Amino acid sequence: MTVQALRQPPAGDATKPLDVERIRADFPILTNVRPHGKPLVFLDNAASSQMPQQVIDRLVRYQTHEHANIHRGVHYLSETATRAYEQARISVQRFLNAREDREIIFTTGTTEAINLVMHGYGRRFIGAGDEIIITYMEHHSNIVPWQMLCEEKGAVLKVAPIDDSGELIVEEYEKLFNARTKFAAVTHVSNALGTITPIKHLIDVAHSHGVPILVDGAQATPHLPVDVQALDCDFYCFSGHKVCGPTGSGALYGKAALLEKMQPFKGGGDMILSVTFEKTTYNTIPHKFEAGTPPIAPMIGLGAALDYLSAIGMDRIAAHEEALLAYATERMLEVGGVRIIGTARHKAAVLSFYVGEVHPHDVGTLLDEDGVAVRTGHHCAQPVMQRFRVPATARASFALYNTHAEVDALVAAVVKVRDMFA
Ligand code: C6P
Repeated sequence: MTVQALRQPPAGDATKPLDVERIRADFPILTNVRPHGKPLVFLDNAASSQMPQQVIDRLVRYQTHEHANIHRGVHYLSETATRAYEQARISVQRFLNAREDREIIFTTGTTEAINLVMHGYGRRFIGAGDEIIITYMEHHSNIVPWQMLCEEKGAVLKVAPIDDSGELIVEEYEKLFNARTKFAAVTHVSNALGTITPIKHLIDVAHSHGVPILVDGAQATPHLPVDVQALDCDFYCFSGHKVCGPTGSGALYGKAALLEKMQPFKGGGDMILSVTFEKTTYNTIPHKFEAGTPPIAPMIGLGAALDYLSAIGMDRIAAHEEALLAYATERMLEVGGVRIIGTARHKAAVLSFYVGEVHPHDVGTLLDEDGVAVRTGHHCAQPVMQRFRVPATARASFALYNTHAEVDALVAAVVKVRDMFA
């Protein structure tokens, strides 16, 4: 199968709204699966989104025509696989508008990317008494690695608070910076609340104090255009499985000058230039950070997923999802007894809610009976739950293929739950 033979995504005309029905036709799972005999209403995209046929076809083509280990062989297949893998890196570079492809490190996802920066940068450059700033709305992936570093080095974690709507209190964030601050790590979009942080300002504040900053883009990349050069962030990371790509894929963007100063995260094959028992010299970036045989197929699938989204246009996806979120918010608030957790002025496609006093797990189970998939729990953001004094929430999260009719289905299922417990 040639590239040309693969189905093309619906072309993006920035002036036109999304043709959602046409997009839905690309996602076989949306029609293949009928939970409990009902049409699937998949609203758990913040946990993991679905894959279009274009990505599935790309994976099949790789497995049937291109598979071999990369960067190691002189034979035809190894060179073919290496080309495909490096092409995927260029897709990530374009998607994030990074200056160079060597600034893109493949990782298995956001969690691994943050751990890579913690080990590669943090363990080398952060010491006793130094301070690291995060925010109250971080996912555990952007809390625990920094806590581990603080414990190891005797450094101090400072947490910028959020208000009752789930917005970061920016003045408090600004006040946390001082001469001891050595690093900041903040989310672009909260997975539990949907809040879009004023990320450019947060980056500028860190830089005005000479502090490098990592942005967790796990929940931003599926919904918003991202330009790391315009943001001027030092690190930006995301997960492939949330941008319609495969699990086991993801990427870390880092400014070349910083990546070059960092120590490797893992040792092994491919990350070296030479090895003797006396001394090892490391490979150049990005390979210095990609030890061992990587998940080749998932990264190639990630490249295809980003090409798919880019062809549609992230601006159009953002506009569609903004309209969907506004409609869902309005309709849910019409249902008496529903409380929305996270009412920031700027939000991306996440709606966390409570139905009366019904436990979110019961809400999720009952919605599932109507074919509506939402996530329930603490969403790996326990400090957010503590801040809002709830043990968990039910969370509907939207993707480019969701429709207003699906919002209606969600609302109808929520009304049933409310009435059942009334
Ligand atoms: N959030 C959710 O349902 P991984 O697991 O490495 O792909 O992504 C971790 C992660 C990091 N940051 C944010 C903001 C995230 O939302 C996530 C994953 C999923 O909300 C699973 S807990």
